[in-house]
Amino acid sequence: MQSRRFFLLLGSLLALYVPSIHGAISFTWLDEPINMTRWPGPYSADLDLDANGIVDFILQTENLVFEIVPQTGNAVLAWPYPPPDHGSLALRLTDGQTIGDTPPPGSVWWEDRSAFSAWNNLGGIGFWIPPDVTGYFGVKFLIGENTHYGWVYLDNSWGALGGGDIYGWAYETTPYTSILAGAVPEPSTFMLLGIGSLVVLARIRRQNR
Ligand SMILES: [Ca+2]
Repeated sequence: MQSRRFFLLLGSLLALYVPSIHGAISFTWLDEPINMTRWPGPYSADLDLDANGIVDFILQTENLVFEIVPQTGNAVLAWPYPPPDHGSLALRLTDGQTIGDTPPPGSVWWEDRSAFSAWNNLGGIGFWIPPDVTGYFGVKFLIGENTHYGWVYLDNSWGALGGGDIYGWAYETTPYTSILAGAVPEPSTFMLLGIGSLVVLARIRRQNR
């Protein structure tokens, strides 16, 4: 009975991570996360998702505002402020949400800067504030002339001190092909472990150093 339950669980976990049938996923997991905790800043870090020497996104933190700035032709899934306000908040996605041509309801592909979190003496704003500090943000970026979709894993636990940790990312190598948040190449031990447990392992490793 126990083993049957185990396989049922395993099956449903696998179902969460079934990548697109077409194309292949490029997956990067960093030995050391990019840490953006730099109050008061300013501080920035580059993201080059396909390691082609062209920066795709810039992470910025200053005065407890933590943002992402898409470079030319690139965009992040975001919720735009209703007019007349300007700006947007970067969406926090969970495992298995589709990142593709059609944004989730109420959101858009935002080509300008977008905030993960911003803090003042009244508290925090954004989709990455406690208790929901971990997840994926959806990106689309150009490789040459072609658009690729991907996810980036962020743990924004330290957002109130400037910004959080970027642990890794993945993107669909076939242009114009959607990817699921958290999807990794198949077959892969990452599929069974899940991204969240990788983060826990990485934290334990860091603490033990
Ligand atoms: Ca690049």
